[in-house]
Amino acid sequence: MRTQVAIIGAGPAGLLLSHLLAQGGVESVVLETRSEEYVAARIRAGILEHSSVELLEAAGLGGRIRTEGDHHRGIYLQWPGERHHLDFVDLAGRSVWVYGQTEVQKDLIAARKADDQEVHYEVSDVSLHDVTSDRPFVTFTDSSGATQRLDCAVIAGCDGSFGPSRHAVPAAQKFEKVYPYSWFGILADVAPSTDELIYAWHPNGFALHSMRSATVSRLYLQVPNGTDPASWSDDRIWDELATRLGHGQNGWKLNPGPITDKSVLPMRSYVQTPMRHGNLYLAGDAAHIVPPTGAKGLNLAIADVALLSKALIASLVDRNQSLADRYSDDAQRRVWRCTHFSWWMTTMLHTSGDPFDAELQLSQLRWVATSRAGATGLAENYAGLPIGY
Ligand code: RFL
Ligand code: PHB
Repeated sequence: MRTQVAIIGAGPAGLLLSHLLAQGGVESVVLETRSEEYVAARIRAGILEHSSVELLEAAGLGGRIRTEGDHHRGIYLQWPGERHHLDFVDLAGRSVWVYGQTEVQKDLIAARKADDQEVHYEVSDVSLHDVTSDRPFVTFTDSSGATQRLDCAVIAGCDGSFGPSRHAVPAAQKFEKVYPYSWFGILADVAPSTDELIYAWHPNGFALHSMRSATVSRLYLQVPNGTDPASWSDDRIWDELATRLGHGQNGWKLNPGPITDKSVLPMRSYVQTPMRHGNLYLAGDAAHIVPPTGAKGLNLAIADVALLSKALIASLVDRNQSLADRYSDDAQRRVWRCTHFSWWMTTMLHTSGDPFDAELQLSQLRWVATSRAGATGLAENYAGLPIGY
């Protein structure tokens, strides 16, 4: 088999890259270890930044975001006794959309199918070869058990944090921070109890009220690392969410409902640089991971791919290497901004048990929620900087 760009991974980064490349006249083949059904059903992120929505719309992928997504002007920040609304439109002239990653993934799968894109699902033994030569190739075992070789001009490593691509960059510099807590996430068949997301600091730990639609809520609790989701009954989950989210304060009520999914997500920050080695380019979680508190993971993957697709089209169609040569540096600028913002939101909102830390967090929350300067910094980062930042 031969193609111009071998894309490893059919998550949002890989499928969006193949879509944008096709629009620029570059062909690709996508390899994915999981099944199409598994990839389409994974429950992950829920918030799209302003620039992500603009990019998806410009790529012809915005139809369902407008009809089924939910436009949010901002978020609520709260701590015991106080809830403050931050209006991003007013503060930063930008907003966000609630539109689940599962829906983005379904839109991408449908668009690639409509284009007859070659995607090989359920492959195994994916290996990258000769990435610094001008004839790199990928070998893999296809779903029928046959060994295959895919020759290409460029390999795009979009295979997330557990894929092989990041390990094919020798001497990469790696930065990592592991947090001493995890998120316990639930999905529930109940109307959200709030019009916009609530990020809550509480002495028992952080809680977040998010949503997926008018009838589906998504909520999270800070829990110790290693927590077994089965060790929490549904009643205990709703009781703890009610406590941390302030049920009963100023007449606000949290409506419980049937829980349809429970999972525990460990939190870490990870950045690997450079994001290019010869003819191998990394994008999305393959190069960096952020804790979910800033809602940045999916948006950062989209922003990488916006830069990478332009760079590869310039290189493969116009024979102009300048964007490809700058790709890693350009992408890293935004990666570090989002890495800092995600770390900042995480450390401001998650409790450590240390009373000194708690007072600093509350002081910072009061400043962010009540000073226009403080609130604008949060709004600008949360609603997202322009793609070319
Ligand atoms: P993905 O989505 O992980 O896609 C990578 C794809 O590569 C495949 N793969 C391979 N394919 C071929 N060969 C191999 N050897 C391969 N190894 C792996 C995988 O099966 C997968 O299909 O990365 P991508 O495209 O870079 O997209 C990034 C986003 O998915 C990610 O940043 C966010 O979902 C992160 N994230 C969250 N972000 C948020 O902003 N808010 C959240 O609530 C949130 N929840 C989450 C998350 C990530 C999670 N993961 C990765 C554990 C919840 C979870 C559980
Ligand atoms: C979600 O809806 O899953 C979600 C929303 C905001 C976050 C993280 C996750 O910061």
